[in-house]
Amino acid sequence: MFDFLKKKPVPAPGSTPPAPSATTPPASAPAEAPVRTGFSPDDLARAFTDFQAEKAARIEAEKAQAREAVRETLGSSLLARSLGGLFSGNPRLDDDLLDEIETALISADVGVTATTELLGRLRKRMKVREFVDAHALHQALRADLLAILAPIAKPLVLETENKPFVILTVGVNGVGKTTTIGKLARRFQLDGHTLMLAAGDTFRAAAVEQLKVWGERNNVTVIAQGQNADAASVSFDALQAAKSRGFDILIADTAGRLHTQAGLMAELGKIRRVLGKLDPAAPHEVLMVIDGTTGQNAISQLRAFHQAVNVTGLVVTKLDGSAKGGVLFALAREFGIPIRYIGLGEKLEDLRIFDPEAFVDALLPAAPSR
Ligand SMILES: Nc1nc2c(ncn2[C@@H]2O[C@H](COP(=O)(O)OP(=O)(O)OP(=O)(O)O)[C@@H](O)[C@H]2O)c(=O)[nH]1
Ligand SMILES: [Mg+2]
Repeated sequence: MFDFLKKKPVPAPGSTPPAPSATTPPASAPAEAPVRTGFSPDDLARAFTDFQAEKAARIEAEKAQAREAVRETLGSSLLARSLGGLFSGNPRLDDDLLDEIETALISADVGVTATTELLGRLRKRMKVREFVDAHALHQALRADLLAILAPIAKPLVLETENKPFVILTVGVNGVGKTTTIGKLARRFQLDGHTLMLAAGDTFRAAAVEQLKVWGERNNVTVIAQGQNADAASVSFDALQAAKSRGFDILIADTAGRLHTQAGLMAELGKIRRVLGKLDPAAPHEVLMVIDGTTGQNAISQLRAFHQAVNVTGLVVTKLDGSAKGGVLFALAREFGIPIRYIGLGEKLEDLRIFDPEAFVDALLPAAPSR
C-alpha cells in the first residue's frame, strides 16, 4: 500500500556504522548511489492522508452498496407497493387520499400510534391549504417518515479502550440471533478487531455446535460448555477468557425464548448481572434481534425484553422475505431504541448498517413514478 513505508530505518543518531563483513565490497569498488532512508514528515503526512482517504472511500462504497440493496429489497415490500400505487397516478388531494394512506400504513405494520400521528399532522396541514397538490403531500409524508426514523439511526460504536466490548444478543426463537452473530463477527474481523464468541444457547446441543463450527471455519474462538450448562456461567467464563487474552470484543449468544416465559426472561437478567461482576459496564450493548415479519407482536416482544435486560440496540432481520416494511416505524415511535443493523438476507453481506434515508427512499421514492 504505502511503498515508502518499506524503506530502511534511519540509523540512530551517533550510532557507529556496522563493521565491514566478509561480503563487504573492497574499498576500491565503485560507490553505490546513496540509499534514501527514513520517513520525512511529508511522507508520514501523505501516508496518513492516503489512509484516511482510502478509509473514507471504503465507507462510502459500503454505504452506496447498502443503499442499492435496501432499494432492491424494500422497493417490493407491501408498504412500498401500496404507497407507490397511491401516488403513481397523480391523485386528487382530498380526504380519500389521506384515508388510503392511513390504510396502507396500518396494513404494512407501521402501527396505530405512529400512523395516527402521521395522519393527524398531514390532515392539519391539508386543512390550512399548505399542500398545493398531492405531490406536495407526498413530499411531506416522506419528510415525516424520515423524522420518525432519524433519531434512532445510531450506528453501534465499539469502545475498545477497556477491552473487551461485550455484546449480549437476545430475542425470541428463530429470529436470526446466531446468524447475526456470524455476520457481525465477520464485519468486526474485517475492521481489524479481535473477537471471541460465547455459546450461551445451552438449550440445544445443536446450537452450541452451530456456533463452534462457524467459529472454526472463520478462525474465531468460541467458549462453550455443552448442552444444559448454565448460560450465565458460560458467559462469565467467556468474559474472563476474553479479558485475560486481551480480545477487543466478546459476543454472547443466548437461547431464543418467548417473551411471555417469565422464568426464561429472568435468566437473561442473571446473565447480565453475572457479566457485570467482571466488568460493571458489561454488557456494553444488549442487542435484541427482531424478525421483521413479526408485525405488531414485535412491540410486545421488545417491551418484555427491555424490561428484563435493558435493550440498547436492535437488529431487524428478514426484511427480504414477507416483511411488510413498516415495523421499524412502530418500534421507533414506541421505544426510541437505536436500530443498529437490518438483515436483508442470509448471506454475510446482507447485514447492513441501518440508514434511515435509504430506507425511506426505498419505501417512498422522492420522484413519484407517473
Ligand atoms: N431471509 C432471511 N433469513 C434470515 C435472516 N437472518 C437470519 N435468517 C435465517 O433465519 C433462520 C434462523 O436463524 P438463527 O440465526 O438460527 O436464529 P436464532 O435466533 O439464533 O434461533 P434460535 O437460536 O433457535 O432461537 C436461519 O435459517 C437463518 O438463515 C435474514 O435477514 N433474512
Ligand atoms: Mg441461535
